[in-house]
Order: sequence, then structure tokens, then C-alpha cells
Amino acid sequence: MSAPAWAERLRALGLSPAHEAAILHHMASIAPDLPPGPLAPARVVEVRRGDVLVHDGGGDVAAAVAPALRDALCAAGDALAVGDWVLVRRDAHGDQRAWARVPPLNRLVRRAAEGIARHAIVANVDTAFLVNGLDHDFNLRRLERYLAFVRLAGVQAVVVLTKADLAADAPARAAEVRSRLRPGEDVVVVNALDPLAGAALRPWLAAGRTVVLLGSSGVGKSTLTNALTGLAGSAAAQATGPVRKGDGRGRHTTTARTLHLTPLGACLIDTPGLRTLRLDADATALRSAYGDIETLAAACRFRDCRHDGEPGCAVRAALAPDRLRDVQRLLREARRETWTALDRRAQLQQMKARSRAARAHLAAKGRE
Ligand SMILES: Nc1nc2c(ncn2[C@@H]2O[C@H](COP(=O)(O)OP(=O)(O)OP(=O)(O)O)[C@@H](O)[C@H]2O)c(=O)[nH]1
Ligand SMILES: [Mg+2]
Ligand SMILES: [Zn+2]
Repeated sequence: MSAPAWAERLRALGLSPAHEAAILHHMASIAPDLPPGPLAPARVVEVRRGDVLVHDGGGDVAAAVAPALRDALCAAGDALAVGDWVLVRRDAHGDQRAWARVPPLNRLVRRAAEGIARHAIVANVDTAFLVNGLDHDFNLRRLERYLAFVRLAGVQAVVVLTKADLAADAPARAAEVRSRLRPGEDVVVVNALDPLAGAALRPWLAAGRTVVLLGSSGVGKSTLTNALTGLAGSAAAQATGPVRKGDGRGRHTTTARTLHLTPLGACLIDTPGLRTLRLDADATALRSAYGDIETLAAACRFRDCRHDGEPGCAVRAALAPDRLRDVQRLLREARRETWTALDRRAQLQQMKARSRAARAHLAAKGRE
């Protein structure tokens, strides 16, 4: 079958053969439920309060989200995210409207700081640049959390250490990071202000790829975005802001996630600095994200070894103590979250049973 007409137009927006197949499949599956008329795929480049900005291969267009789609997503505790593929159609007034979301191939989802709500940060990404400043920002424990976050979603991690111009110990830091990486992951040191910064990141920016920039405020995500889009200094550049004197923290300059095209062909998603990152994973999922530790654990003397000082522990023998400590911390947190969820369910069951008993009691009384 020849490629549909829209496919060529959307290549610059990160359309891969897998996305194309998912779009075609979804188009066919929803067609019977919609009023007739042509549907066109487009990619969400920004989610705004009342609508979404989509790119249809020709340019950015505002699109209202059809109420049926909004309600269906909302009922599932879900919402559109930057990077989603949607199916749009013009209404009678010529306005674009998003009718459906193509099921995403992957999503980076985090839990809200409190409670059980989940938020998709982005969808359909190949690589995450985990941006860390080599100034005050550098923190291996936090990096371990970001690594777990992207591995859980099946997204490739590339650690980008910025502000190389401000640090004397960049090679040593890069080596520390490397000791925590798995095959297929990488670490790159850059000065994001250098127009040549893009050269080091080229391997991940080929046409058809989508890369998201993640990291604390002030580490240089928007500065890098401008270097990679070639828009640094122009009116279309992303705003960047100075960091605080003293502790070097950023001021949350970027406030929305936005998708940008780059001359190399990849799409780049700039994001606001994350304050906290709560993983959306139970202990089992998290353990499988650390496959190397799982493999080692098979050689521990005790089958239920917690790698916490037990004799004959193969994990402690092989892993750097600080990496093991950081991973253990994440696992403990995931176990706690899992338990709270189970507890909540058990409590709910108990309450339901009690109210059933009370109703039965009342009914019996009424019959007396
Ligand atoms: N010296 C130096 N400064 C940098 C580098 N990268 C970024 N900066 C500066 O760091 C400050 C923050 O950069 P931004 O790009 O706004 O940081 P951000 O990660 O986008 O921050 P938020 O949007 O707040 O999340 C700006 O003053 C940049 O000029 C770098 O590699 N070297
Ligand atoms: Mg920014
Ligand atoms: Zn062990």
C-alpha cells in the first residue's frame, strides 16, 4: 500500500512508520462512530487552557478538543499531552477540532505531589535528555530517579551535563554518571551557550526522532533548545532566565511544554523545570527497570535478600554503595506507595461491607 498523502508532510514532525501504522489503524477503528468527512492527523505541540495547538505539517493551528474526546479522556483520568497524535477535522465554521487521540506508543507519566492523580508530561518520545548543570545542580541521587522515570516508560536516557564552562571537574562528574548508566544510554558534556553545543547531541537528533528535555529549573533546557533549533537570539527563541546568585537555582522561566522542529529533522520538546518527580510505578515494575540488579540478586545467598547487609549478598558485592543506596531508596518508596494503594482498597472494601451490613440490618428491622 502506498503511504497516505499526509505521511510525507508529517515526517518533519517525528512521524515514524510505527506512528503511521497506529494512526491508520485508529482512523479505521473510529470512522464508523463519527459523522462522515475527512480526518487528518496532526501532532499536539502545546496544550493550553481552552484548546491545543497542533501542527498538521503545514504549520501551527489552534484546535478545540471535541467535548466527546475531552469527556472520554477525563473519565479515564487522562488528558492530551504534547507529542500526542490527534485526528482533526474542520467544522462548519472552518475551525479545527480534535476528534480523537491515537493511542500513544509511550508516555512519561508522573504522580501528582499529593494523592493518586497521574499526569502525562509528554507522549511518543524516543529519547529524554536528562539535563543537569555542572554547577550547584549536580546531584546523583536525583539523577537516579530521573533515570528510573524514563526507563519505566521505555524511553532512551541521555544525560546532558551543561555549564561545562563553569566546572573544572566535568570529566570526573561524567565518569560518575557513566557508572550508573545501562547499555544504550549515554552522557554528554556541553556548554549550552556555545553555538556548537548541538554537534555533540547530533546522534540523537535524526529525522523522525522526538527528544524531550527534562531537568530542574535553570539547568539550560531552553538555552539548549535554542541552540538546537538554531533560533538562539531570534524573536522566535525560547525565553531563558538567569539563575539565582548564591545557590544557582532557576526561576521557572519556562511555563509550558512545547514541541519544536530542528534543522536536523528531530522534534524537541522543551519543558518547565520539574520541582518534584514522583514515579508512577509499583515495586515490581521498578525492579524490572533495574534488570542488572535483578540478575545479580539471583546469586544472593538468601532468596529474599534485601541487599541490606545480609551475608553472601551478590548485589552489595557488585554495586557501588552510593548507587545501591539510591536505588534502594526508590524501591522503598515504590513499596510504600504500593502498600498505601492496597491499604486504601482494603479500607474501601471494609467500608462497603459495613454499609451493606447496615442496610441489611435496617431492611430486616423494617420487616419485623
Ligand atoms: N555558563 C553557562 N550558562 C548556561 C549554560 N546553559 C544555560 N546557561 C544559563 O543558565 C540560565 C538558565 O538557563 P535556561 O535555559 O533558562 O534554563 P531552563 O532549564 O530552561 O530553566 P527553566 O525554564 O526555568 O526550567 C541562563 O542564564 C542561561 O544563559 C551553560 O552551558 N553555561
Ligand atoms: Mg526553560
Ligand atoms: Zn543481596
